[in-house]
Amino acid sequence: MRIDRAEVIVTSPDRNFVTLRLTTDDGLVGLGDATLNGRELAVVAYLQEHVVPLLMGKDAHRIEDTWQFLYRSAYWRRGPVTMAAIAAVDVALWDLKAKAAGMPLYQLLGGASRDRLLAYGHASGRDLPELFDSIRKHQGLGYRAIRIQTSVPGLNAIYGVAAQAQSSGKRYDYEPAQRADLPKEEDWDTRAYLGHLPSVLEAVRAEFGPDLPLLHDCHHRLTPIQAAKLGKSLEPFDLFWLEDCTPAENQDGLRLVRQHTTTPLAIGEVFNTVWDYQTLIKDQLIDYVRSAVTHAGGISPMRKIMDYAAQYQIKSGIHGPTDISPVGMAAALHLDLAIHNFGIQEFMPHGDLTNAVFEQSFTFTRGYLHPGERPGLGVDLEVDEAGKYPYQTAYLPFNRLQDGTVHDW
Ligand code: KDG
Ligand code: MG
Repeated sequence: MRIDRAEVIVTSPDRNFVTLRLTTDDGLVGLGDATLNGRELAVVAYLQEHVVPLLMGKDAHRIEDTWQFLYRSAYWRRGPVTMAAIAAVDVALWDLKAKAAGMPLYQLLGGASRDRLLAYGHASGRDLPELFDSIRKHQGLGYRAIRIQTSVPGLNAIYGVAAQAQSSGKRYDYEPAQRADLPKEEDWDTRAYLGHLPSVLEAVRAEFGPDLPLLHDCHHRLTPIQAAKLGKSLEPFDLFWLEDCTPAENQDGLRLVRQHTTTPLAIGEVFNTVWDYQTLIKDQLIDYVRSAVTHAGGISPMRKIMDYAAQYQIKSGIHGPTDISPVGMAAALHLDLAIHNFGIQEFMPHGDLTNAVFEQSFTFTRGYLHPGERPGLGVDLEVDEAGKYPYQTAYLPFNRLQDGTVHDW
């Protein structure tokens, strides 16, 4: 089974996606997600110029060897562009191997460790009535665990909070992504946020009771001592996790947070190798690993990260917003089903246009995901449909403080 063709397909149905499509000499097709939100074309160039030529004629069964070759031969290791490109190759090769075996991919990873995968969805609101509506709407869709994001009085717009009432029927503002020539500027005030958030979670607990698992994403906006204070103040509301409470590059920052709070901590959506977790896992400074298969080099290294984490009872919480394509989501689901230390899976459904480009076998039923039983990943790329939606420039937003200082968004 040798690689005969490698195509990099860019499509923008509801937002931009980059997909690597490998075809073997015996006619099998394997897919890998290489989408890096806001920097998509850098990965396209990395793949097209530097990876595709190296894949021609290679034995598609040699997944680990190909991964090590791409990682080590480049010399310039790690980084989101490199690791998204390598991830796409790794996932496409797993897809091919599983198709060649005639099995769903999770079977090759050791088989199912559970029957279904608990998912969490994103509720948000500009005030409590809107937030409660959004939570009810998610419960109506079947979600059994819900991320809570809220506006803060005095701030105009906050990333992660829908810009319209979800009862309006409009989709949450991750999709369509912010297509524009320049990133949108938003504002931020940490003191206002820290003062407001606990009252929102208190109100949600009072309305929805003690049993609903609640999550919250801080988006790297706090200093370690601010994050420690927040974790402590949220303890009465029993969060499932507090995510990215402080910028993840400073691993010792998490030590400080940990010393002050028993609120469980999740981190890692911007990580791309096991090295980013070395201290965090060994010193048990986190509870959940948040990397995406798409951004952490693929299924092979994610498996290694999760096996390392398992020694310390740290679980998975694989990143799954809509900037992970259905191919990347399917890869996550196969891994989730196979590993013992699965925690929860983030799941934001894609829009209809995206789902028409990527035909999928995975299911979401009564709050649980399953990758399906089709051989491989269980996702097909409809190439003609993809061709209808050319790339569009899109950026993530950014924050400035009141005095004009750029801040983490
Ligand atoms: O591209 C950025 C998004 O993937 C990210 O902002 C989503 O924080 C996110 C999450 O937890 O899903
Ligand atoms: Mg996040």
